[in-house]
Amino acid sequence: MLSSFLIVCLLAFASSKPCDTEGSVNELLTSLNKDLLRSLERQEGVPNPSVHLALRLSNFHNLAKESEHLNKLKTDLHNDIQNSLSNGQPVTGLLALYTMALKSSCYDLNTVTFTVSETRKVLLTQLKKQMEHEKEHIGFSHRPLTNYYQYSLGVLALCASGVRVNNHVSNKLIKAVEDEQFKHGNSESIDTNAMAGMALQCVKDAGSHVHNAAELDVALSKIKQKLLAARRADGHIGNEFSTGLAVQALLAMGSQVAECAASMEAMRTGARSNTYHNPMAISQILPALQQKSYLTVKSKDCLNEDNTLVLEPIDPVVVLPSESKVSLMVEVVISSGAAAVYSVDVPKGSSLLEALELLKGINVGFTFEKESSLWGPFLSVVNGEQARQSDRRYWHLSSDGTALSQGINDFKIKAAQKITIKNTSY
Ligand code: B12
Repeated sequence: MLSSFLIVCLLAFASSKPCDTEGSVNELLTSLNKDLLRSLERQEGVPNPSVHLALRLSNFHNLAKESEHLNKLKTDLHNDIQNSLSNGQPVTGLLALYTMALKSSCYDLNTVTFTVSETRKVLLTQLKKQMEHEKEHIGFSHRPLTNYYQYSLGVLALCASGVRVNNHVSNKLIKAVEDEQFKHGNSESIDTNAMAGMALQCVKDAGSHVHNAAELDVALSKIKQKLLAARRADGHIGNEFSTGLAVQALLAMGSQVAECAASMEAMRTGARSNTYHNPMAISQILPALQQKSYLTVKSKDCLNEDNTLVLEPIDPVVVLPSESKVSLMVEVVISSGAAAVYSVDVPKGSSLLEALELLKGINVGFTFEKESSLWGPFLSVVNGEQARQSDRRYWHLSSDGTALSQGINDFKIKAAQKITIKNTSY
């Protein structure tokens, strides 16, 4: 027994990986799970349905806290979606995540309704209607109202809830795969490929897409190819934040766990070095690390669940601002192409958001506004100019020429650098 353990360790050492015993992996999963549970208490804005989904798909539970969160979703998130629907704002992704969150708690979806233009519709009918709007929008502008990530979430949520997805709706997704339409800004979106893969696999498994069975298979293998081709030397697929969804998709599409071992190891290494502190990021990797995908909600029965997860009180950690300062240059490039450069010294380790607040406070003409989202604050207005998603524009962030892989709240300034904030079309 001991000798086989040593051999495993020696092999792990030889491949320069830490010796991941079952115990240490479980410890890590439990700790990520607890991080997610703790995030429920600090949650600002609407309760996060993606976090709920991950908690419910986990092998470990704190059923009381999950049920408390379910109630919050049914009131606060529900009201938020109702308001957006009443104002005619597209909410496909949120509606889809809400559906999957409720389904993962085995909640009766037929009892959930929304009222729009004085007509009351059940949740799934409302989602179907949103998908029709999205599909029509693709018809005349070749793009969904929201984006293909949310379009895929919509297909997945309907399908995983046992609703037959309209062939025209799934065909548009198949066509988008064929035409390589999945972009994040100007580069390929691995996250969107992954979500589309799970959605189309669900449609395939449901057996309803008989007319275009061959096209569906071609799309699925194209997605699989893209995901495998996006594997980096360190095991991540795309970047650290798309790997969770990519592994979920590969597993859903029939890959063996062993084929994803390097990517899982990469995520565990990332988790140990605190890459995944944003609850949204944890919510996308935790199912993958437990060899599950969002497709698993389809068969969730909520019977005989574990209830062992206990949150020990933790002493609040007071982080004192660093004594040492680093100098930051902030370049703003507005839509006309005109650029302005500002300088500010910030405590080392500040978030970009804190740095921008400091810069705003010294009254040199720099201003900004942010909007909240499931990932945290999204930079929406700079120097009075809004980069409107309705015009397919956003403020792109880069540091010394390299695109940031995190937003203003998560990106930390550790050394002197130039941040460029550019009004960009996508
Ligand atoms: C589509 C998308 C975009 C679109 C959103 C507009 C649109 N309508 O299509 C655009 C191209 C504008 C975009 C921009 C950015 N994005 Co983006 N985006 C996504 C994607 C693929 C789907 C988001 C979505 O629709 N979710 C579904 C709905 C229901 O959730 P939601 O929270 O309401 O969605 C909104 C927010 O997520 C917001 N949003 C999009 N990206 C980001 C990034 C951050 C940091 C924040 C706070 C918000 C935000 O836009 C969504 C639509 O309104 C995700 C992939 C993923 N795994 O989640 C990446 C993702 C969230 N984006 C990411 C990044 C890094 C960015 C940028 C920082 C890139 C950059 N260098 O500039 C910028 C944001 C800069 C800013 N101004 O604050 C990372 C975030 C990782 C992290 N740890 O924070 C992700 C996970 C992709 C990845 N794997 O790297 N993004």
